[in-house]
Amino acid sequence: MKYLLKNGTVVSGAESKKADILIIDEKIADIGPDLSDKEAEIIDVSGKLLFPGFIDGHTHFDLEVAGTVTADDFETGTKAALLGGTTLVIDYASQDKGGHTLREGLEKWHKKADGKCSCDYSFHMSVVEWNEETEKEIQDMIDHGITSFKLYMTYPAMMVNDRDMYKILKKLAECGCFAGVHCENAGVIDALIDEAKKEGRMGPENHPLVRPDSLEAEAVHRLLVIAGEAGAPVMVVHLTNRKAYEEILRAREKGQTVYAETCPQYLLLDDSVYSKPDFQGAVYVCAPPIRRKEDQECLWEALKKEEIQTVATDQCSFTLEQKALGKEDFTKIPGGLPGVETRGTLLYTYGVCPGKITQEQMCKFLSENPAKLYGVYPRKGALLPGSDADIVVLDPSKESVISAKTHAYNTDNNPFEGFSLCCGIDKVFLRGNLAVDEGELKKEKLGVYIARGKNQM
Ligand code: DUC
Ligand code: ZN
Repeated sequence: MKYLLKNGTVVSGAESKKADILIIDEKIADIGPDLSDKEAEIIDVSGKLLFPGFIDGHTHFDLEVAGTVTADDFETGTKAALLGGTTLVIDYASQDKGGHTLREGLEKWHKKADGKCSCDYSFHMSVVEWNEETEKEIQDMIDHGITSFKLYMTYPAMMVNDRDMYKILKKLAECGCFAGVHCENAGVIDALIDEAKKEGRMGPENHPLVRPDSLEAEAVHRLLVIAGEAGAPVMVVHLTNRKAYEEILRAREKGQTVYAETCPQYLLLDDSVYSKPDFQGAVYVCAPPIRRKEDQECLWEALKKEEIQTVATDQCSFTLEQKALGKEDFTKIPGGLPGVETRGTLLYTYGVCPGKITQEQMCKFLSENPAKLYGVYPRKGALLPGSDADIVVLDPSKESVISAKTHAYNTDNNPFEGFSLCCGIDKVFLRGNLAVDEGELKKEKLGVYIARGKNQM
């Protein structure tokens, strides 16, 4: 199949320019002014912005959390992702504790995802236990195209101690890989939960109080000291606040390689959401929690200065019924929010339109940088001859309002309910297939597993 996209504005991390794009089968065949091809179906995209397909480096589909399973699995979740312009998700596969292997975790995640995805997919691997066997398996993972890993400093079922964190980071660095790390101080959070329970404070408004910014910053600091000793590059995932951000800057000043990721919920929501009446605060329970307005401003500034490399979602959705598992005890509320469907349109509306970031920077945060960090550039993350024809056609004049009544997630709530959007995703090409047209899903389950190479940042 051939398509010729005429008269669009092609956005890269470096510039925006008027150009035509010729797609032949799965690839971009040519890009430039005044292209012609008699056999191609011509699509006029004048007035539209053309981005490389967005990459979401942080999703949790079909994940068990707090005695339940996320409302969105790979089938519903990747449909929502594609409608939002995301053509590649990198989900967190995980080893289980108790003598289980990385290979078992990988097989489990392939079972969850294979044949179900409407956008391309890949996996990071969460390492939750470290021994000689696990160490040997790192190379197997790399051979399977898994070049990024995840470590947790919180959650008993997942967390690793400092000794193992040092060993894992060192091994990953030797292999040219890195880990994204969930940074929160587990012990003090537990103590604060004990205090809240003793005082009978059981509602969702207590969630941010038991997971304060300082306990994220402490964990970031500790991680970066350990990574410094191990000589390892690392990524701080879902960065939420100024104190933690300043730890990253300090480590970078010492010469360490530290990448940072944030998410739309930390850029656009503030902690007043936890005090909404009628248990509505539960919708926003996620870890780390949503912070103060001042922290949002800090994160936007950091994006402007490109001190944060990527905006992912931490997609992890639950219905209101599932959130109600914590009706009597906020610590039992399954943590997580959906986000894959609106990451691009929110970043454009609340970042590019008011001039907080440029559209070229948006391209870096959503496409180019994750493609480089996760080793798929320029196959993904670029609109260049030879790249996969993963193309987002963004209409900067289409307005809408986010609502759980119309969204694609398998949930009855949306943390961005009522947010106006000044743009829409008009079309999405997935490896040359016109999979979304006029905002509607036209082709499903075309996603393939993407084996990745090593970090190119
Ligand atoms: N935080 C959440 O809120 N949910 C899933 C995983 C995570 O880190
Ligand atoms: Zn996560």
